[in-house]
Amino acid sequence: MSDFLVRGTLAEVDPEIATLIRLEHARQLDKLIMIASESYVPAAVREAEGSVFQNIYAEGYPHTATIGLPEDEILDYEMQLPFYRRNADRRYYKGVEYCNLVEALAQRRAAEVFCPPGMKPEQLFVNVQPLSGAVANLAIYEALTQPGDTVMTLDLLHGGHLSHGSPVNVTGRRQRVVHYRVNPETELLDYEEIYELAQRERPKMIIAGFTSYPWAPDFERFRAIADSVGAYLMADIAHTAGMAAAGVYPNPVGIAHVTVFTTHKTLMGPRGAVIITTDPEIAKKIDRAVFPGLQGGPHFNKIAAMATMFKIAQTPQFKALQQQIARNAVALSEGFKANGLRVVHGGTNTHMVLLDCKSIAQRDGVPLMGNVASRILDLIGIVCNRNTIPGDKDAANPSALRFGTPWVTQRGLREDDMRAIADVIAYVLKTAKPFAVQGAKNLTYSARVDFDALREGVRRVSELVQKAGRDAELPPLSYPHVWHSGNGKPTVHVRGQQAAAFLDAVLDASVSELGIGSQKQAMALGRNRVPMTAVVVRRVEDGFVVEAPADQVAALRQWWRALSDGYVIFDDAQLEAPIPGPVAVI
Ligand code: DSN
Repeated sequence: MSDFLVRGTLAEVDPEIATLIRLEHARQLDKLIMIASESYVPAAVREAEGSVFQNIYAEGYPHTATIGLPEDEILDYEMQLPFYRRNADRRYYKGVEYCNLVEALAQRRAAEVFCPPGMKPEQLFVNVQPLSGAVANLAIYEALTQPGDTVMTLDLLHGGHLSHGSPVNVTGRRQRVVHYRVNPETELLDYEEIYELAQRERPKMIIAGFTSYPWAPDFERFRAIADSVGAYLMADIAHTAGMAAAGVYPNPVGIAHVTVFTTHKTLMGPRGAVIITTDPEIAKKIDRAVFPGLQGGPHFNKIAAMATMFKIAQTPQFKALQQQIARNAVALSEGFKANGLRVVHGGTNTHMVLLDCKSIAQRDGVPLMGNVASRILDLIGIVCNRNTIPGDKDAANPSALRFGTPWVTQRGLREDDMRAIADVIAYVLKTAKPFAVQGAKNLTYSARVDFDALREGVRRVSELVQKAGRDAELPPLSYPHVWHSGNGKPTVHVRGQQAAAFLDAVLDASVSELGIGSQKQAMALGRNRVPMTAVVVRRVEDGFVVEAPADQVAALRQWWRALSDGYVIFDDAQLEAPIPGPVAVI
């Protein structure tokens, strides 16, 4: 193998991917990421994940002798390595002496983090091999239920998860699924109703765990309901594991029969999952279901990174961060309410807030919907996701937005900043004029906002981004998003297949017939076709170069980029009429 292939840097071997990584890194830091299930994984964890443990196959599990060992005994290499050389183990490959120790360490640290009062870490059985939350959930179904058994979960439209029995997921086909729902008045879990449903349906397993329900459940009550019908209780704390680790959210370990979580959300670790039980018989079934039931070789680089993550999760800084994440979510929720917007489920005591877009803008009976609202917020630099809420009819047309505070809290933003974020979201989205277009099958909901409000939104979000600061490891660069003014470039270049049609729509004269090298004078049109500035449009090989007065060029570039994106109002009288595009406005 050539030296180049073994030692070449990414920039040398694959500059294209190296550039995409830099751009993605810049995007992550130039915007406010408020995806509730994301966080900014610490450099130390990423270093472990990028390590040579990536190279190793190690199907199986560490020797049973490591179960329950404290950290200093796991790391006693002088004893561990002779033990390994002398004894058979539970792996199918040799060369796994350090993998064994890494896995045992990840298990031990997880057990220490999630050990409930009155128990010892050695009483917890931890599987760190699931490659993702969905696979971990499936492994639990496989371990504790038979196909066709009834499983009771929160309805996806009310905050449940795809892998909790959605008909489009294997779990929904494997099991008979019955859903509990939130109370339609309070939008809160109603334990009386959950109890009654359990009595009627006699499930084999009940899942307490949510992807977009923002209140911590009462795990004791769920366990009592499960016990009343002889069901297993599975707690899925994928979203909130970091908060549970820090004592900011109830820890279900020791209450639920089995607890599962992903490691990359509030825990801020690698993408993977962990299953914990305090029952040795259940532990054996879980281990068999994960490997060889569903998976082959575990990803040891991730397991190493998990071990580092669990070390970080034991620090006072991690605990303080999780507490601030929760305080920030409350401040965001209060900020929305102060702007007259409806917070779904009444608020939050986790890291997540759901905002009912229908409460923000309506026009001729058409509400603002989650998809278009999330696109508009992305344009100003706030990244969130559309989400269903109680009352929505199907997952394809969610009427809400889900926001999470982990990432912005990691970057140092506090309660005042959350109120500023709520204000800017309300300010921009309140200018929205929604409309619906009939497609071949369904209505498509869209909306356009006021350009000046969008520009002001960008300015305010940029201020927050500056305040949040950047990662020292990242060289200065910027995400080439819509708002860059062009760094003083004296002309605007418009290109793309639709360039001529676009310019015809946004100028008072047609340029479609211009030959290469010819030019034409025209007026660029502002909102409602009010003349904005005189321009000279010249046809070039790959589009058009537009000259405008020096003090107008940057504004023209931003206006046209926004028009090409399609979410600002061009003509109030023809709100729905699309402008041809997209085009590149450079
Ligand atoms: N996709 C995750 C979320 O955003 O909630 C759950 O798996």
